[in-house]
Amino acid sequence: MATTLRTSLIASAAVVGGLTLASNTRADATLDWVAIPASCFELGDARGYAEERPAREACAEDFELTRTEVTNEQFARFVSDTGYVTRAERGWSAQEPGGPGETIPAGSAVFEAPESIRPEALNWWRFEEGANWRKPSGPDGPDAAPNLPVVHVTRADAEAFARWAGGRLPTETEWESAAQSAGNDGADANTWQGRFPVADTGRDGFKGLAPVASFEANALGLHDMIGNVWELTATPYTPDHSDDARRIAGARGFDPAQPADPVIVIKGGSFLCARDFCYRFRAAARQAQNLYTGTSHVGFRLARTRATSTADSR
Ligand SMILES: [Ca+2]
Ligand SMILES: [Ca+2]
Repeated sequence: MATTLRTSLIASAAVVGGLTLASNTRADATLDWVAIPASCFELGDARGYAEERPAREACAEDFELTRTEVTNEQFARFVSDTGYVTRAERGWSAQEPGGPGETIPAGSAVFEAPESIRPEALNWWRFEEGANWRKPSGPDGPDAAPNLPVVHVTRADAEAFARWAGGRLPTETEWESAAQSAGNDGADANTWQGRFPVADTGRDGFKGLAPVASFEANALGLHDMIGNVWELTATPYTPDHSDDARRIAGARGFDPAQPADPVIVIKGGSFLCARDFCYRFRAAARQAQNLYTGTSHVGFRLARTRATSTADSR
């Protein structure tokens, strides 16, 4: 079993190598940065889900965000340049320091629409051995398309990309400042239409992931802040925005649904968010993502601190 899995991963690696890669291409040449002005704003939503409350004033310094979610093509350049192997391609051994303390085979969580809405059928995530950024649906599925957002990445994977590319993950405050100030309400975003989780009508033009920038940019020029893939942040997850929750969560983060795992905030909702089930394609929406595994609906974009005033004046 393990040998078969390993063989299939090697085979898929060769295929992904065919994504028109230039091994020495610097990330800076492919990442498009958008200036985000400093702002003070209301973080959270007093009328939103419990985890979005209480709304509170927050401020972000000026910084920059990538115009789009990081794509498979951009991630492939990083991998080609560095030889990096993502966590989903490696899995975890039970003894590995910093890990979950149990064996997790190479693979990742993949969404699969159930055939009915009977309660016993309502489990739409499955762990797929061999699923990873190169083969998002699993070893028997199609290769990763260059212009789709990269998925099945952990925070550590995203941070490795960021170190190579000269950026970092945004904080939740930075991310939300960019989404709130641009007035994002999810009206023009890749989400789910129809009855979740059995039938996505794709009325917005896409069932599943959309190529980045398929939808109009927001007022700041950022695409897909809302919808398409949830986006990793650098911020530990807290069950809500209260001081108590922050204190309890600490640097490890805390999610009552997965209390043993370190967790971070993800933002913006995804192609799986539907009004009748998970109305989280909004700027204030947030969920927890553990640090051990990725999924087929979580990706990321990069932030970086603004260049110096000397650079600004050029
Ligand atoms: Ca859609
Ligand atoms: Ca997004």
